[in-house]
Amino acid sequence: MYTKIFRAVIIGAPGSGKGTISDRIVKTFGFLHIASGDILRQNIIKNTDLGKKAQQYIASGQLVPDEIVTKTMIARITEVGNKSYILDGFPRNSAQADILSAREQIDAVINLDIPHDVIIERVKHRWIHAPSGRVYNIGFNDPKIAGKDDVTGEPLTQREDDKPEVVSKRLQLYDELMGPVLAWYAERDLVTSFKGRETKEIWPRVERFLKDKVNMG
Ligand code: G5P
Ligand code: MG
Repeated sequence: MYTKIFRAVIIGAPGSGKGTISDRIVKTFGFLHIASGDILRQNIIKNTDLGKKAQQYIASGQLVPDEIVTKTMIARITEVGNKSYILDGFPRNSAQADILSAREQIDAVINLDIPHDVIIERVKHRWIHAPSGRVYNIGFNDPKIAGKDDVTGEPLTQREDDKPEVVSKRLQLYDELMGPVLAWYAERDLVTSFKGRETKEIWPRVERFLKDKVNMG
């Protein structure tokens, strides 16, 4: 679709819409979506060594240890090769950001700035098809048949880490760890923030921003 390789990172609190906006970026710009949480959840379903190691951390809202996640994500980025991508969920702290910056030139950081009260309400209604990472939300993007994935017809589940007590822990951890990462990217003039309460107001702005960026390259 576009000739220049474009490497973007999407940052935002749990439930801020990183996955939702990334899907639209995939459809509109043809970028690959590399989402650490989706990769980890797929490994949990398949009961791989990585999945077994990650499960407890995810269920309790803690970060999976850096060395495990970093190895997995760098392997995935290497596999992707010279293609435009959007990284979602990685980097998650300064140590991960250091490792990423040592090997990849990031072109833009999209920061989703959504109030916590909106997020807490949203994730109560989130249902997912874990094997594919497809995400639904009752009243926002409902599945065609209640409780079933649109593509496979398989049952939808709720994420264990979407329980209210785990969500508040994830939000707290996010503020604590991502402040320095955002500041690091901001010092390099890479951050563009999109503030709002709904994806329908945020997406047109992200789309405009990326169209301008990609065409400039
Ligand atoms: P994840 O999977 O990276 P989080 O916590 O960063 O998880 P999450 O929860 O996946 O982020 P999101 O992708 O930002 O949220 O949001 P989303 O799914 O698109 O939208 C949230 C819901 O709102 C959806 O149901 C969507 O349909 C709905 N929605 C969107 N827009 C609107 C709207 O306008 N209106 C309404 N009503 N609804 C809307 O990480 C999970 C765990 O994995 C581990 C950690 O344990 C982490 O907690 N992990 C890592 N650990 C270490 N290092 C890393 N790099 C790690 N990455 C993941
Ligand atoms: Mg997500």
